[in-house]
Amino acid sequence: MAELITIGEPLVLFASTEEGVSLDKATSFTKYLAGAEVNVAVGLTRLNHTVDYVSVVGDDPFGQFLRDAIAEQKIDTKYLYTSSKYPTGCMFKSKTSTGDPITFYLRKGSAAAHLSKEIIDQIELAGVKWAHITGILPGILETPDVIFHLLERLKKANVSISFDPNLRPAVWPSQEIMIETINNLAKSAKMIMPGVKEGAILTGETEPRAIADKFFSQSEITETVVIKMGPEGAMIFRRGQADAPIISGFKVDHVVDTVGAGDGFAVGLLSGILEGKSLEEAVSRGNAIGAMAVMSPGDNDGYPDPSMLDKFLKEAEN
Ligand code: KDG
Repeated sequence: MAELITIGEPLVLFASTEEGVSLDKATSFTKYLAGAEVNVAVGLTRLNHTVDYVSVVGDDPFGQFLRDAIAEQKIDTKYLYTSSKYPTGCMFKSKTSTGDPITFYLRKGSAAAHLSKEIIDQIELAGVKWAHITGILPGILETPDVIFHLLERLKKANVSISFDPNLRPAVWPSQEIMIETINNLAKSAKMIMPGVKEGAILTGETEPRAIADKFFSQSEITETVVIKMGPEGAMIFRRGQADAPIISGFKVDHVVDTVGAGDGFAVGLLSGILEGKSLEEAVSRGNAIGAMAVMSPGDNDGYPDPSMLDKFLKEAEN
């Protein structure tokens, strides 16, 4: 039995190796395992936590690549299904050390988009403490009900939900549907971790306090809202508490690629919680892993094992 489950679409990421070259002109790419939820599974596993990852890949070379890459990370593949009908999703990313890269997906109607209720019903939930859900999966699902079916099962099994909105307008039919669906999902979460801009889009508020209060007012289940503010760190809001500590970010010497930093943050936060750390310590660890993530080219290759994390934290103290 795993401590945490997560479910989403793993993607084959083709990351351009040519700095400043647009995707249409780029000719050289490196292939990586990516996808928000699998990134979290990779990071938590690297920190010695047990994670069940649920998804579907295509019966094609890219599906095989993902299956091998996931197994190589020592993540159990018992809930990684193969579809003989639909292809594996892919993503392309330009290379830039200033700001965010350009991303492009070939994922519509992918194997993971066909995740079914039957697959959800296979998941063994007894003893699982947390489920990490993001706002990407509901955007890509051919049958969005599937995610609400999962939420019902999680509720019945008393599994706490951490929710990262991960807004990806490109996978939604409209901004309105994205906002409505993601707010509906957030209502089931014990902990919500939006970026400050995502929180503003979802709630219509701009100040972190007002964003957090809007999430609290949507559902009694939500106990904590952690608002990510990039290099500045993150703010912790607890239901019913006026005090909202700001947890500072870490200095980054050289930004290689920003994608994967938010999932790295989730890894730090969730691993801290699973290890019984205070929320302040867990968020600080989230900031640290987010900073480590931006210093490497793939989504999750910068995530640390325990000794790398210790080293990073000690060096940051000096
Ligand atoms: O958070 C990182 C993800 O954005 C990346 O791995 C791809 O899952 C992905 C997505 O849908 O954007």
